Amino acid sequence: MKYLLILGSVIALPSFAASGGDLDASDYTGVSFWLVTAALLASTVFFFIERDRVSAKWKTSLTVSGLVTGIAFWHYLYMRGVWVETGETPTVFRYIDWLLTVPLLIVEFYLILAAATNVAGSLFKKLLLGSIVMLVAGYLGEAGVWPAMPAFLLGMAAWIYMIYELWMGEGKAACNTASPAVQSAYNAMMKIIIVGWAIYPLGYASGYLIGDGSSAMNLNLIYNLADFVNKILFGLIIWHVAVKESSA
Ligand SMILES: *C/C=C(C)/C=C/C=C(C)/C=C/C1=C(C)CCCC1(C)C
Repeated sequence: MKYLLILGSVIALPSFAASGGDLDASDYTGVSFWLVTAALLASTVFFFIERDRVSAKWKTSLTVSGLVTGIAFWHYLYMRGVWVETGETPTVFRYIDWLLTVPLLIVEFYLILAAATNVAGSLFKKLLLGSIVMLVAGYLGEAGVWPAMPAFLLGMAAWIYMIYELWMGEGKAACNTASPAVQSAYNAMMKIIIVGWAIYPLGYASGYLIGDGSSAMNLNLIYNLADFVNKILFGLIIWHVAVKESSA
């Protein structure tokens, strides 16, 4: 109860600080910022409360899920403000958020694997390295430091490398002998990295590579949808496996 109160007051702070400006009903991107902000707050509270329901070895996974949605909630308060007030893409807030939450998601993958295999450590390093190259390349492209296309290609190469490691690497082989719950968590994680994460390069392409390169509306709408899938839905998949496995 105590940590909920602390959590509550910490998250209430920036809500007062962040100004809503005028949200126009026809601004779908602005509406999506608001929806995802609220959903991130709700999931953060949910993941922390649900820790009590799962067995000890799953508790850290739910904590990490809650941290991912909590950090993203914090940044969405600001991103939403930038969008509603200026109509501009909040690139810096977006990438600070990703730079924290993507490694945390990879920690989440590590926790799933570490329970069952002895290759988790080396896979963790490869995924972490791949994700940092991917994000730095994406940032350089979006911030205009590099031309959009080469930055995109480098980011894509890093992402494909991560998929290769998950699909063909030693983690997959090790997981084939693990418990059914761990196997389904591993498969969920692979689907998230392949299907869920694919939404991000689509957003980047729609914002910088296709058309006149000024579709900030689509770019942000697609990124917001992607964050909903990869932070909230992915957390719910882990929660589901954890609850099932804990009651077994
Ligand atoms: C919670 C935030 C997450 C899971 C962010 C993930 C971001 C990506 C998977 C970004 C991928 C990109 C490429 C694959 C190519 C270059 C452009 C990026 C950075 C958008």
